[in-house]
Amino acid sequence: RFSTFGGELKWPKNSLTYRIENYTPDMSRSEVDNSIEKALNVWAKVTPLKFNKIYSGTADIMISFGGDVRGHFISHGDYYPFDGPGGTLAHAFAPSSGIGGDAHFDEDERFTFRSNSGYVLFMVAAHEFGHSLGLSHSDDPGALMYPTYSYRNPDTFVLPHDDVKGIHPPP
Ligand code: TQI
Ligand code: CA
Ligand code: ZN
Ligand code: ZN
Repeated sequence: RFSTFGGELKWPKNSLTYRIENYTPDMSRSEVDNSIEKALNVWAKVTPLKFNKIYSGTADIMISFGGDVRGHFISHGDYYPFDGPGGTLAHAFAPSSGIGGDAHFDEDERFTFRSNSGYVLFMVAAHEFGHSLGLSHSDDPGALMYPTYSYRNPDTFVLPHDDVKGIHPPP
């Protein structure tokens, strides 16, 4: 069953901007652009939300890749340093101003466009954007917001029902 962070953690507007601040060397730029666009589309399809890409300034959803040296803090811009290869792949912040909505990817992981070695960036991004939109984890193993990575083909992925319900919680 899906869960949300609770409270008024939702965007007060339907038109959100996003910006890709930097790129991972694991993939080509167009593959990164495409993965991020597809991942946002998963959510745009089932909500009134629109995502507009911007190339400078501050977007609602700032997307970046960063690595951290173990034991150093605030290195990639927040108090949640990454942990080198393995462990955490990425994290995202629930809706709010400032860091809210932002999604950070651990550059020490290997991301891929559509192969099953490494993590499919589309899947990880779609999961993180779920957090960016205010969803927490689901205990339904079929859900996108289930906290275990599973390979899925980005071309045939459809958002599982549990996640669709999660983004439309009962009043
Ligand atoms: N990062 C965790 C995640 O996004 C961060 C996290 C842990 C978290 N507990 C949380 C975020 C509670 C919000 C609320 O879930 S992760 C997966 C998955 C991660 C995991 O690196 O472990 C994906 C990132 F689902 F595959 F396990 C992306 Cl897709
Ligand atoms: Ca890591
Ligand atoms: Zn971060
Ligand atoms: Zn998660």
